[in-house]
Amino acid sequence: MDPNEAARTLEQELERGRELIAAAGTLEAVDEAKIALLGRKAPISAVQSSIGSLPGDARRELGRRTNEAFAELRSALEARRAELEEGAEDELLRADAVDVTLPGRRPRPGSLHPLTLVQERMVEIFTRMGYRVAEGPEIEDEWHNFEALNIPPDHPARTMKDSLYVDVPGLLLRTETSAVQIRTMESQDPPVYVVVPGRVYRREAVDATHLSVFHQLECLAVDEGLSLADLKGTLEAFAHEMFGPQIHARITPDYFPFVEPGAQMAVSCFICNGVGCRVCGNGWLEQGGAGMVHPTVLENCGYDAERYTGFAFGLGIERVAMVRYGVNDMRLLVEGDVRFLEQFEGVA
Ligand code: 2NL
Repeated sequence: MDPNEAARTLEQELERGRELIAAAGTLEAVDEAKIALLGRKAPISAVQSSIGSLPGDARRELGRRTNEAFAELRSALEARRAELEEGAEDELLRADAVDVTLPGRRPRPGSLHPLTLVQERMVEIFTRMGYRVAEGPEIEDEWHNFEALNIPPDHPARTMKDSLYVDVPGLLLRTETSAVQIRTMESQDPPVYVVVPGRVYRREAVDATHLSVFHQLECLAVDEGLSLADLKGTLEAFAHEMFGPQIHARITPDYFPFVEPGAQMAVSCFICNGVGCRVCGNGWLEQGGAGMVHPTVLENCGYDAERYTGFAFGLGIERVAMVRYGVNDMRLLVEGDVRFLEQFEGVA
């Protein structure tokens, strides 16, 4: 290649290079331009190869101009690459941008089950009166579940009809939490003031007011000089705390083998205030049984029934929850339907 043609080629390549580089809109286009302008098959490479065959001055002159052309093209390519990379980064930042002014997504925390809410409230009411909380096994022996409670072997509650027995002879699912009070009296001297919340089991046909697995809170007080008045006062105080000062407790005679006298406990209806309505019928809602602890039960636990008297009652936690929250079907409390349960979010 003669020097004049080589010089012209350099000029043309610089011109073509400036256009190619300016038009390169992507990093790939910059790579392609680099190969076209500086690659082995690029015109400038042919110019470079021809330098060696030129005489002295002409060789130096073409060498210098070729180097300058290379340098200019390289730095233009690099500048364009840097420009595009920065743009790509800006684009990424834009795509990744977070609008911090958008409202947050509200988390939906779970909530306590209504039975848990009621049980905790009941326990709180009694512990504030001075009671301790006791718990015990759900599989019991017949002594603690029946005999110690003055329920004789031929009592109907002991048959397969009313109780759920396990495969081990002499053991059954507890039918009331009283067994825990028996264990408490066996292990300590009076005075005793305990409440026992817990799950109990009965062979029962399930309907709107009965479950075969349900919850009780039983209360036991044994001390010198306790009377039916203490029982009534305790129930009345509980009803006021649980349902409000307008609600009253009522006890009416009933029979349970472990108490004498025995009573049924009801609270005045929260809808009609004891007048009588569709929900309650006669103005009262049954909440459980109560009574003065039978002297035989005290003696069975080694207590001196001449010196000590006691009162006891058992409240159905499901029944208390139905009154407190106006639930008309007990089965709602065990079905786990979230449409029911989520209504207790934030409820105390
Ligand atoms: C019911 C009946 C009641 C008791 C539970 C009791 C416990 C001991 C001694 C005497 Cl250790 N009594 N508990 C007394 C009367 C009734 O509950 O079916 N409630 C839901």
